[in-house]
Amino acid sequence: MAGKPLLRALAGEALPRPPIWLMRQAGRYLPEYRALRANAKNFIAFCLNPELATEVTLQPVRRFGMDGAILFADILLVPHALGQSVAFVENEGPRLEPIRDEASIAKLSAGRLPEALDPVMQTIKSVRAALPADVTLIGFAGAPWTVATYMIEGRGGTDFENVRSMAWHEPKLFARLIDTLADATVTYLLAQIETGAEALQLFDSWAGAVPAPLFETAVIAPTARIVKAIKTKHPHIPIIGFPRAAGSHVADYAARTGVDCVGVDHMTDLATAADAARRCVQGNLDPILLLNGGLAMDAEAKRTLDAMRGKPLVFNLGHGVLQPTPPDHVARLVEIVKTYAS
Ligand code: 1CP
Repeated sequence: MAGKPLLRALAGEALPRPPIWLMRQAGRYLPEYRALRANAKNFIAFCLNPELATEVTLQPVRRFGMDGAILFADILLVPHALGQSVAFVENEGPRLEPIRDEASIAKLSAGRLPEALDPVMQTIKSVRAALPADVTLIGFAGAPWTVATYMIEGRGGTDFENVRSMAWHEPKLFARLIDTLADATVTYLLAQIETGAEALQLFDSWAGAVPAPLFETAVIAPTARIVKAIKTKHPHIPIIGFPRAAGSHVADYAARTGVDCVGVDHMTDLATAADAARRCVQGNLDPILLLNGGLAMDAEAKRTLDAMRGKPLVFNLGHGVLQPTPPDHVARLVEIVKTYAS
């Protein structure tokens, strides 16, 4: 079968040399990223500047020869586009005006979303025009639960008390927010496909914080709804779902959401997850091994390649690249994946 290696793996092909890209491959660990970041007045302005965002998307592809380019943007652009106040505080992380009641949900408006996120579409167009022929452009969005955690808590780094309280005690309010996010996500992802994204990832980074009895309503149902809406219009665009730390829910998630590929964290055995998911998997090297490099990283990357031989795999980390990671370690990892299996 001809075609880009990442798209072939996502279609279920077990390639002798699996494709590789890394979550957070564009970011502060790269000196060329930090140099450009200094040109923008804040992180949202940086994401919404097509010229800078294009360059940052291309940096890891040029430096390391990745098989995938992930659009440079952020999952919190959606709440921003819906009208919630979102700021990224230097060295602290995101701060949002928390949504805890009916009135603040009612204020969210999907009407301005296409215009507010149009700069992202400009980035997609210019990245597509500049990418090497064998590299796949991956669009993305946060999954509703994960985006809702930031919208309700108002920040990251919490124990999710407010979002879990709303999910348990105010199910109608919670459902209204999740539905608003699912609809906005469909609009946003369809626009990404229509301007040039060739594959999509739904980041459910905090899926592991969902109480088990609520996993269906908070994660599976909204993800399934998004996947169905996208597949109805674009059946051939592959979708990667990343329900991080979802543990025992992985098989159910794969079967019932209809994603083409399941992203697997480093707490989960990859080959076991592949058997449970019965489709392509993506993952799952511990980002700490990439940070530290050396023989332990080499050995674990090779063990993963051996364990996954004959199964469709997209090589990735179990979560994003950590900020102090030396770029040389990333180059070494790409070299192993590109040479060991062939
Ligand atoms: O000023 C800076 O440089 C800020 C650092 C940064 C970067 C480089 C943030 C702030 N976001 C990003 C880019 C980003 N975010 C990408 C770009 C493409 C790539 O992967 O290279 C992507 C896909 C994201 C997605 C994202 N944002 C997620 C899901 C993935 C994950 O890491 O779990 C999440 C949870 C966010 C929220 C976010 N954005 C930034 C911060 C500091 C946070 C909070 C993280 C937390 O709560 O711990």
